[in-house]
Amino acid sequence: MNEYLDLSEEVSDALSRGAPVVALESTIISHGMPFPRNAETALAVEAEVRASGAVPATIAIISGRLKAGLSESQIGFLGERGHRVAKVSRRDIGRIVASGADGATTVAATMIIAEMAGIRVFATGGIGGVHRGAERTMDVSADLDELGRTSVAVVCAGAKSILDIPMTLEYLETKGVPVVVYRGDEFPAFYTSRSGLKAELRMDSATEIAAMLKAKWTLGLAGGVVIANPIPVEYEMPADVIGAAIEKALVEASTAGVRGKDVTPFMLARVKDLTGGDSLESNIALVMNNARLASAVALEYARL
Ligand code: PSU
Ligand code: MN
Repeated sequence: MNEYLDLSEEVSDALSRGAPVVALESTIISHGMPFPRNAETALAVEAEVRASGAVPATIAIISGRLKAGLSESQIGFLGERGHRVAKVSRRDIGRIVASGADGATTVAATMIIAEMAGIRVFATGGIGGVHRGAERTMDVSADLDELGRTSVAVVCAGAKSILDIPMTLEYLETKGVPVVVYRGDEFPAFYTSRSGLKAELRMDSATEIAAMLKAKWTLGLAGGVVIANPIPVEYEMPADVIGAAIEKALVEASTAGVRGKDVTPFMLARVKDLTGGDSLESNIALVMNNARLASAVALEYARL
């Protein structure tokens, strides 16, 4: 075990028994949702994973220690601190650890720590991707390169249309990342179950997904897998409402000169406000849905 990494008792016990564990990220808590819904959701997602028969491992950096498995008060702390906690991706981990600081981990950083801990399945809301206008800005999330190199399966609700979804899928293909759509024929667009882009690979059961993960990694093919789980139709946003909010927020971001790691948190917060909070309800529902599928995949993977 890495000398900088601490596992909670529950996570350490589950891993030593070969029991199913699901990793959860923490940037979604600090930068993805407003307080107090962020912390409430994080705890509800953990409860959903437990109810599905797996053990949740929420990942973050606390006082310079990498953590897999947080206490309720640590989750509450990240929620309450919000944007005052550092958003930590691959490049930030070393400095946050060396300075003994706190950090909320993105999909990329959570994958790194999950792999270190021996956790293979991870549930979140949305992954980062290629941003719209990337041909000018070169704004491509570090999550995509991480998926190309770190062996963790990420269950998400697709990519939201603050991103360029076709370019994001092209990038994942270049990096050799399988993209599975669960029980759907189109890659989902986070707030909506459809994006208009055909699924290259559809799978209808957790057993089928787990078998693919096992084969890929046993063959020595390192790298992640995207498991795109469409938002249940009853929680979808009307496509025109979410589309208009995203267009408006993109203009605001560009006018305000928002750049770098601030772009995604800015867009998420503005889209929530512009939809009168409706997008937050969709967001919470899809994360819960992803926690259930990730647990089912972790259970099947543990059987193999
Ligand atoms: N998408 C969401 N909610 C989030 C994020 C993305 O719907 O909270 C967060 C995740 O932590 C993701 C990160 O890894 O944003 C990507 O940030 P960037 O685009 O700066 O790479
Ligand atoms: Mn970026």
